Amino acid sequence: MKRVFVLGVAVALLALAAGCARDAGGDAPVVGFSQVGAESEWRTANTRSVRSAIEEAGFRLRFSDAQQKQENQIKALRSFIAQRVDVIAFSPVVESGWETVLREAKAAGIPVILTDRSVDVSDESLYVTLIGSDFVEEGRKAARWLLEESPLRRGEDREGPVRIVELQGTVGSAPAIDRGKGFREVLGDDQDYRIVRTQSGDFTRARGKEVMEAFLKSEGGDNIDVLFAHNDDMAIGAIQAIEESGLRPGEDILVISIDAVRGAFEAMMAGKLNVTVECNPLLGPQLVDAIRAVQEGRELPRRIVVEESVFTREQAAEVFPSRQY
Ligand code: GYE
Repeated sequence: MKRVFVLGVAVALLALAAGCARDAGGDAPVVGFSQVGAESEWRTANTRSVRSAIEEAGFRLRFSDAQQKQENQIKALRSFIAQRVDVIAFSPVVESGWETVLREAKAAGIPVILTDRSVDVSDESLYVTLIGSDFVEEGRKAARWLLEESPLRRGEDREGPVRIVELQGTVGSAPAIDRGKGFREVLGDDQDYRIVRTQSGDFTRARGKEVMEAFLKSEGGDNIDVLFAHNDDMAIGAIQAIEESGLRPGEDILVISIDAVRGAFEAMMAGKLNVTVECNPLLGPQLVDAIRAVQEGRELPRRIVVEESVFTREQAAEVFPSRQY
C-alpha cells in the first residue's frame, strides 16, 4: 500500500516537472497561431518547427488549422482576440481580405506577426513584421535555371519555342502570385519560351496530378517541354501523371519546382525531377525571437527574409542526408 502511494507521488511530481519545463507558468505569453493547413510537406515541416520552437521557449500555444480556408482563419483570429492572447501569429492563406479582422486585433491591443505569407493591406501598422521567404526571387531562380542551366537553356539548337506548363499554388496566395511573377519576369518577352497552360493545383499532390493529367490530354498536350510547379508536392503528383501517360519526367518533360523538401530530393535522385528551388519552412526560431522582441517592446524590421538556395539532380544524393525537412 505504502509503496503504491510513494510511486503515485513520484509520478505526480514527475508530471509536474515535465509540465513546468514545457510551460513557464502563468506569466508565459500566450501565442495564438493560425496555420494555413496541412496541404504539403513544406507545411507539415513548418508546423513542426513553430510548435517545437514555441514549446521550447516556454510560451503557451493556441494552435488552429484552417484547412486552407480563409473563413476558418478569420474565425480563429477572432477567437484569439476573444481569449485576449498576448500575440497572434499567422500564415495568411490568401493575400486579400484581412483589413477588418486585423483592425479588430489592433483595437484589442494584440500585436500580429505574419509568418511565411504576406497580406495586402493599406494600413501597414496592422502587423508588426513578416517573417518569410522572397517568393518573387524563388520564381526568378526557377526561370534562371531553365534559361541558363537546363538542357533547354538559351542558345541550344531547337525547332520552335520551349513550351512550358505551369502548376500554380493556391489562387490569391502570396507564393502563387509572386512565384508566377518572378518566373515571368525572367522569361521576359523572349518568344523562345512560352507558358502555354497555367492552372492552380492548390499546392497539393492530388490536385497537381489531376491538373497535369488535364494538361497532357489538352490540345498540344503531347508537346510539353517543361513543367514549372509552384511547389514540390504538385510536382510529385504531376510526375505520376507524366509517367502514367507513358512519358519520362525529367527527360521528356523537364520538371522544375520549389520548396526542396525531402520528397523532392527523392524524386531528383530517381531522375524524375530536375531542380528544386529552396524555400525554408523552419521559421519557428525566428518567430520566437520576434515574439520576445514584441514582448520586450523592441523594434523589429518590417520584413525578416530567409536565406535560400537551389538544388539540382546532380547534387541531390550528396545533399539529401543533411536535409532537415
Ligand atoms: O511553398 C507550399 C505550401 O507558403 C511558402 O505553401 C508556402 C507554400 C509552400 O503549401 O508547399
